[in-house]
Amino acid sequence: MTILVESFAGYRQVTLNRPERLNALTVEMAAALSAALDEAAADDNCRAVLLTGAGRGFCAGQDLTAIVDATPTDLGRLLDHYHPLILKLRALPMPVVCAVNGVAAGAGANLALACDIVLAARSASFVEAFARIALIPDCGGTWFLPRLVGTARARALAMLAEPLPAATAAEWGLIWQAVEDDRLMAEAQALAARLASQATAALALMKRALDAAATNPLDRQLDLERDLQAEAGASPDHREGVRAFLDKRPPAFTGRPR
Ligand code: T3D
Repeated sequence: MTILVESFAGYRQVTLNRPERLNALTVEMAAALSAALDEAAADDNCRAVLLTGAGRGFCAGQDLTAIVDATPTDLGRLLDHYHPLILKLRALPMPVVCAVNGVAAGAGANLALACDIVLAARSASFVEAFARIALIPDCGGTWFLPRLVGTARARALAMLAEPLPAATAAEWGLIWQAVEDDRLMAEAQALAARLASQATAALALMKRALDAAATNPLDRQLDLERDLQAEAGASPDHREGVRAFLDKRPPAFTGRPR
């Protein structure tokens, strides 16, 4: 099984599972990951996803043994398998936590950056490895990098393809936090469980607003915030949040939009 899925209270943990190749991606693996995300989205009891990798790496990007004799057309078609996955992660109507347990290289680095909150083990690193094999960052790399760390750092990361240690990635704003290796999974699971108890529908609207902000001018973004806020405000969780505040008790959110 190239992907392992485990269900916990409120969330699913999805593990990339080709440890002997540092979880390098194949088309089959992308399909399995895509199906796992669809199943999470269809499950009313699943309110967050935690993505991680088995073994000592998170994901080494495209499995290079599979493209050694590929034509340019084959390479383009490969991305037809991977790029919808990036969009699916961004649009998933619940938060996606990524626990980067080891090296995240090439498409593997950008797969992590597509997630909502990225934690990384202190020993992990991010390598935009594409330049080493005369490719450009794909799977959203050219979109995520400048937005997360600014163009100067984005260009150097892409062109030099040097490993960026997790602590520097956190310092630069590429990821949320670097944590001690032996704490990574406990912290990531606690985060996924915490998010799963929050107002899921509002978090899903938040994802939409934040992604749209990358390209919207302020006036259009304000219009979008107004429209999405109307949706959020119509949810039972909004009413519950306000009531809980006034009652001085923790809210009991359902996660549902209505
Ligand atoms: O254009 C398109 O459509 C194609 C899509 C492209 C998207 C991409 O992701 S392109 C970028 C592809 N990825 C890379 O170029 C990274 C290649 N890997 C590495 O540079 C290094 O392995 C790492 C920096 C990630 C880690 O280095 P290290 O020293 O910790 O591990 P290692 O010894 O290199 O790797 C361990 C094993 O995994 C090794 O196998 P072995 O010798 O034990 O049998 C290695 O060959 C294998 N492995 C690592 N990465 C890949 C891989 N096998 C296949 N494909 C890989 N990407």
